[in-house]
Amino acid sequence: MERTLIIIKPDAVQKGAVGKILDRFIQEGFEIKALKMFRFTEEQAKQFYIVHRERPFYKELVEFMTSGPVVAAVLEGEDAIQRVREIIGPTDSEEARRVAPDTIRAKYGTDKGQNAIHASDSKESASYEIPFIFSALEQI
Ligand code: IDP
Ligand code: MG
Repeated sequence: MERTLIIIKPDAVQKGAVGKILDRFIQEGFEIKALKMFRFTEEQAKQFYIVHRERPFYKELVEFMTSGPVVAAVLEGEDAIQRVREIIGPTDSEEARRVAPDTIRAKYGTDKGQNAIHASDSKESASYEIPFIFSALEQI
């Protein structure tokens, strides 16, 4: 079994899509091992996305991720990191609608920045991101 982190981003929370997105992962066979709603401070969002600090979209990303509440969850399942990435779809929501219409970004995202959901992209990122958001006591 493997664990991964998802964060339902401010755009999808605002749209009222939290329940539908969580249900999709449950239907796909994942178990929710931790769950909470919170709002990132600027410092927290910068630190969470520190690997992107040199990218041209870093400032826009931090502004977006601090623009409203998010809902984070730890999901557990076989091959969870890769399978969850497949279910969320490509980074650009418009590309997702063209090539992967059944994905979460195709359904709930707007564009390449406002793309509804984050998911860990590797074992290395999951092992940074899960304890960044959830303490051991918050995970079952
Ligand atoms: P990922 O979320 O699919 O792993 P990354 O390349 O790791 O994509 O980028 C992290 C986040 O940064 C994306 O989910 C998106 O919100 C934002 N982002 C990525 N590329 C762009 C861009 O070109 N313009 C604006 N925002 C972007
Ligand atoms: Mg990424």
